[in-house]
Amino acid sequence: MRERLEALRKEALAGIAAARDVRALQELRVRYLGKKGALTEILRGMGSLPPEERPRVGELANEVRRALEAALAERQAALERAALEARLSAERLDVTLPGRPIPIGARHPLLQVIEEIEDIFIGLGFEVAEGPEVESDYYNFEALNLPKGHPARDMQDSFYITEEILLRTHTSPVQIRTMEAKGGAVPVKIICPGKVYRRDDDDATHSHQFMQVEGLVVDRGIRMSDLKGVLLAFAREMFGADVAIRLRPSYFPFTEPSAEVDITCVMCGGRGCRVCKETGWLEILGAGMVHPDVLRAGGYDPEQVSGFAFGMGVERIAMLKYGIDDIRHFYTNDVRFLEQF
Ligand code: 2NL
Repeated sequence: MRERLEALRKEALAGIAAARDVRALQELRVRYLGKKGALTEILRGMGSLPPEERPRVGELANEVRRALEAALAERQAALERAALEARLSAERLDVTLPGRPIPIGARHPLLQVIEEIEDIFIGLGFEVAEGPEVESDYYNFEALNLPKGHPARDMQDSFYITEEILLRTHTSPVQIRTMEAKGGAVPVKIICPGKVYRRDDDDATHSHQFMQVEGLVVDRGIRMSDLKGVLLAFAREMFGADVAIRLRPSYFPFTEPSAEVDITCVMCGGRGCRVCKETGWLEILGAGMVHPDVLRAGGYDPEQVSGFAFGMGVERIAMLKYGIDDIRHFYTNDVRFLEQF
């Protein structure tokens, strides 16, 4: 019996030492120490021993039990420690690693130019006004001295939604609305930036949808020289202190007199180059003195007040400022283009 107990101890200790995980250990515990385990089995045979041997065999059996229990506990602790180590090293996290950079977008170049234009005019005392892109025929045309039948109102040239409603073709309707809202009060000194729509075929210099900034000043005694001074100040801030401007006679239905405004060529400084077609000048905007009919539509008496107005295409300004050769770059959203601003 002693030999059987010793053999059991040896075999069980070897098994415990070799156990690869906690489950294997549990199986061993059941196999040797369980109710139907090997140790119990041996103890059951104690009855056949002579009575004087029983205490010593019983003591040995207890010793084996304690030894196995101790070995099981120790092995279990070792396996758990190893499992924890493995998990810790597998899930190692270096909290000092720099984070992955998140790609950050940039402000669209057109928006940047619009804000630059706004800042310049705000510095000159103007306020920024905005309004709807879907307009009535009245605000977009009628109030601007463009009566029904006028060639500029051709159905072919505008995006009509109904006979009376269309996508605005300029931001002038915002200026009419602003004048109306003033109820005849002066001064009016606003710029109106925003998206406008014209039914054009897109090419390098035309887009059916583009950005415009218009300006309007109405007050007592406003003269053409005020227009010239404001536009010169704008041109110098936008394109450089040594830039000059030139006004050429032109025609717009909503201004009289009207002018096209040039700046000295930003590419050649006025000497003449391909960009300015050897003229030394670049056209940047249209302007004029507000037509009396338009002042009346805005609720003003042209006998009492006068005004000037101007309008520019933001894309054209941005293209000249940054040397961009195709208006479509602004709308195709190629990040290699957009990232440069
Ligand atoms: C251009 C020319 C212009 C205006 C816009 C305007 C607005 C009112 C009254 C009178 Cl409410 N005029 N706007 C005047 C002259 C020219 O735009 O070439 N734009 C891209």
